[in-house]
Amino acid sequence: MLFLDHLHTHCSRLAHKTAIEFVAPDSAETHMVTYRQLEEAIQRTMTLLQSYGVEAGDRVALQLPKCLPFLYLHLAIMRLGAISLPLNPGYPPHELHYFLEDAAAKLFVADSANRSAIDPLQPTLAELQHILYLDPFSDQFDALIAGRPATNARLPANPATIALMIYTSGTTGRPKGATLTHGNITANLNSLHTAWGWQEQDVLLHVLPIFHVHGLIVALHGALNAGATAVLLPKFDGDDVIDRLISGKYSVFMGVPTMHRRLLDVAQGRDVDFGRMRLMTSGSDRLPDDVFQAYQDRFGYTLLERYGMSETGMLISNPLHGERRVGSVGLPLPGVSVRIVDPEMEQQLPDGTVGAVQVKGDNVCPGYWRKPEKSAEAFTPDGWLRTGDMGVRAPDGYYTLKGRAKDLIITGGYNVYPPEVELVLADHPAVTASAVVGCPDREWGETVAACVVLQPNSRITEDELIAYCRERLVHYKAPRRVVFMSDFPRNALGKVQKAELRRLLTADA
Ligand code: MCA
Repeated sequence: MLFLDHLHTHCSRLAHKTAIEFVAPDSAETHMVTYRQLEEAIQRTMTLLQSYGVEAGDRVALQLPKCLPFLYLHLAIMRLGAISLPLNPGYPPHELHYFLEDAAAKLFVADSANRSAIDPLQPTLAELQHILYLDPFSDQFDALIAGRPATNARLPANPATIALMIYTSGTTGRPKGATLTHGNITANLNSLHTAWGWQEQDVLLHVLPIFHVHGLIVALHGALNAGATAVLLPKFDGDDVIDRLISGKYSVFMGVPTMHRRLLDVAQGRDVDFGRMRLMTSGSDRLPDDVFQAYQDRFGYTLLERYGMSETGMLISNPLHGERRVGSVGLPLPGVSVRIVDPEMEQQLPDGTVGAVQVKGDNVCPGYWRKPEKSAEAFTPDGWLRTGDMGVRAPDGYYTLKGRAKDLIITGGYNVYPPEVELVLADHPAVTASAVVGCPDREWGETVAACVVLQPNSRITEDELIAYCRERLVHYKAPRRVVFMSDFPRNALGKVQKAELRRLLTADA
């Protein structure tokens, strides 16, 4: 049964049970939504979407903060057989335009607060028919759907129908939309349901953003798939999260390493007992050994680290029962095949040998939106997805990641592809060349640094270049540091040696 069908059955079976508790920002107000109310809201939202002409296959972009209308819209879009395209609320118009254009979105639902920045984009987007502005935390959306008839339109029956698009970047070119089907999402949710022992009685403390696979699918849909309750906080606040985790109300928490480190920092001097917590996971970036260890020492809890991608959902996880191994991402999830291959010849390597990680399974997306050549490049001829990560398999089946074959920075759990930042820098008249690298950082894992060669006689300061990038890129992609150089270290072929740049910058810091 597909995820949406499953959710539909919960909505009658668990009608009066709380599906979502939403804590509004800057207020102690909590909105409770039962499974029946969720179903009604989805159905009325489907009618709203139909009034904007949304049909199966259409892309509907959502750029909203974490709010209930986002959830209703996202689920209603997918149930209509259309494609939900969640976007980071921090994307400035420069980036936003690209996503809306590339996806050829028909409807764009945006925050009214951004109207003046967004309105000028519409005339330049041929396929965008409507922009719907919402005040995400008012009762405007409720009023908008209240009078509409509920529709019990059929759920998409075909697992191959695309449900969700998540933009990811690559080592070359602009971001591309990974197209996750109803079948992909369902396969991954089913694997996680089994592997992590999701239960109807679970209460998830949800602090992640909901425009990525981690917060949206793994956490939020995971809870809804189980008929559990998800408590949505608008943003991560370490003190508040610690108070909640020890309150005894919650059983599941998912975070990125930056969050876990912050929890350790804010818990200093406090007596912390996570006694009622059944499952606490870490993902989106490598969990540092010292955080894993400190969690055990301070909190008496062994974090469960897992590994996934936007293109696939979750792939490998430490076990719920059994050894959660420090530094390792664990064992392949049910239904997921993993192999380690020689990066050049792509032949399978023996255990204990580091190679490229490749994966297969019903959770793996069919490819990228309208980019057949990128989709083809992503897979081997026999259908294995090239993850771009390096790893090794131990004889007992545990996998450990060993760096990246691709040029990628991970900062606070968000991926930054250097070419995206380099393209923006290249547009600046004072810049001749740039090389963007990640510098190791205790809190963020890595931070973005740009090495820049300026045009002769041009004058620009580090702060000015950072400000320029911040206008054009979402906050976490903008460099935190700019270092001016006369040239970059290069190999015999003239290729910039990024490893050497990283070494220079790290030594310098
Ligand atoms: C915030 N800032 C950041 C980041 N987040 N800088 C670099 N990297 C970041 N990730 C900046 C802010 O703009 C601000 O800068 C300063 O840091 C402090 O902001 P603060 O309020 O403390 O940050 P925050 O709002 O608390 O955010 C930290 C965070 C957040 C909660 C760790 O980054 C976060 O939610 N990360 C989760 C990412 C995630 O969900 N990834 C999943 C994608 P200034 O003061 O200069 O303005 S990966 C995925 O989905 C795959 C499938 C997977 O496997 O999970």
